[in-house]
Amino acid sequence: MTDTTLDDRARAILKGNDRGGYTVPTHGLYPYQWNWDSAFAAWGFSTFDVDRAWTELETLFSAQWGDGMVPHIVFHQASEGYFPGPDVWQTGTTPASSGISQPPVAAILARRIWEADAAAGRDRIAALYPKLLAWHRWWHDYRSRSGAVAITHPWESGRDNCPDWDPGMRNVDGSKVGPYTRRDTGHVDASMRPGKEDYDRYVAMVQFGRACGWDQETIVETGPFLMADPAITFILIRAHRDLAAIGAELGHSVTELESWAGELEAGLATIWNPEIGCYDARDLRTGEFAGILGSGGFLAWLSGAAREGVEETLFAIWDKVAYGIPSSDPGSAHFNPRRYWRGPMWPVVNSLIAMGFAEAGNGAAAERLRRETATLIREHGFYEYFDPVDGTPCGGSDFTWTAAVWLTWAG
Ligand code: 9YW
Repeated sequence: MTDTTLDDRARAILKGNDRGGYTVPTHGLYPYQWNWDSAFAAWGFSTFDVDRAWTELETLFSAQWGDGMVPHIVFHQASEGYFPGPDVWQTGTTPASSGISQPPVAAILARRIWEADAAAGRDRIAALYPKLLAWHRWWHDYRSRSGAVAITHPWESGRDNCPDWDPGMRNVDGSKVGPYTRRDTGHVDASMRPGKEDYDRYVAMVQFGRACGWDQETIVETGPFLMADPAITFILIRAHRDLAAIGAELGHSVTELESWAGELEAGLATIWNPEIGCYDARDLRTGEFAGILGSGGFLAWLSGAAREGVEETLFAIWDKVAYGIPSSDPGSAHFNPRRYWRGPMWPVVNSLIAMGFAEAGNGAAAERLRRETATLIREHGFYEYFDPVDGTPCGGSDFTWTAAVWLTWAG
């Protein structure tokens, strides 16, 4: 396929996954609106239908909770194809939604969309601004207390079963969740998905949230899982700054956002693990570091936070594979090249990492990553993720965010 044909195909995927005002990540496997997927979908739409791009974000924020949280899934329409659905989450919201959030990339990408629609987009971004600000305030008030950003469920990280969460997961009791039927393994090969023990624990955490009426204070203080996530910390620092730039352009005072970004930057010291020479996930209940090198650490450049030595440490794991960035170190025992976030490379994460490289002045690394990502999409199509060693396409096909990052970055 030529690149022009691929551009057409990518646009057709976004349109085909459009369910009217929102886009599903892929047909079958993921039948609802996912938070960070939608922000990428909007970025993709902005290359050919900027009105539709704004609508995507507006629909997402129509599900914002009263406390500012933007849920990780919005269940607009009933579907049998996904577990756990709204009947399991029982959050009582309208529209129905999950009770946790997802990486706050929306402000980062909204700023880019506004750049693509400078004049006409002003009213749209002005209406979104207070909603974005309320969401950022929620991250600050509830989740940034430890210095770095805390997550209360691995699904909140967007990198569900990556080894970064193993220490926190070990302390979650999944043995009493009762029977349930997974749907994901009916769509894709079970060997590429998180295991049963992982799912038991994921469900236990949902049951805890449900039992306390999704009270954020209770979940953070006494919930079964609380880990500092370097990736969300980097993303939020960057998103605070991008939102501040948007706010300043709109004539708002942005000192609060700037101070939130500064606080998080100072908090990065709490997740620096000298033993691996890198920022690291950390169990906030026990203080234990995960000891993991992987794609999460590569997002440091997105917030301008990479310390000296980090490049050498992290690029060494990239050099072990043919197609970067591996979600964990190929030289470690937990590495699995096909099992979801335990090793594979994800085009969507690569797009954020490359943004950081480019802005840090490392154009060569940004171009290498773009080339490696584009090669796999050209050869195999718009898959969810790929084996970084031999390039095998994995997970769902015709994936929204892979099509979006092709249009905006890789293609
Ligand atoms: C799940 C939709 C979502 C992504 C996440 C990814 C996966 C859902 O799919 O989570 O049930 O495992 O991990 O990042 O938003 O694409």
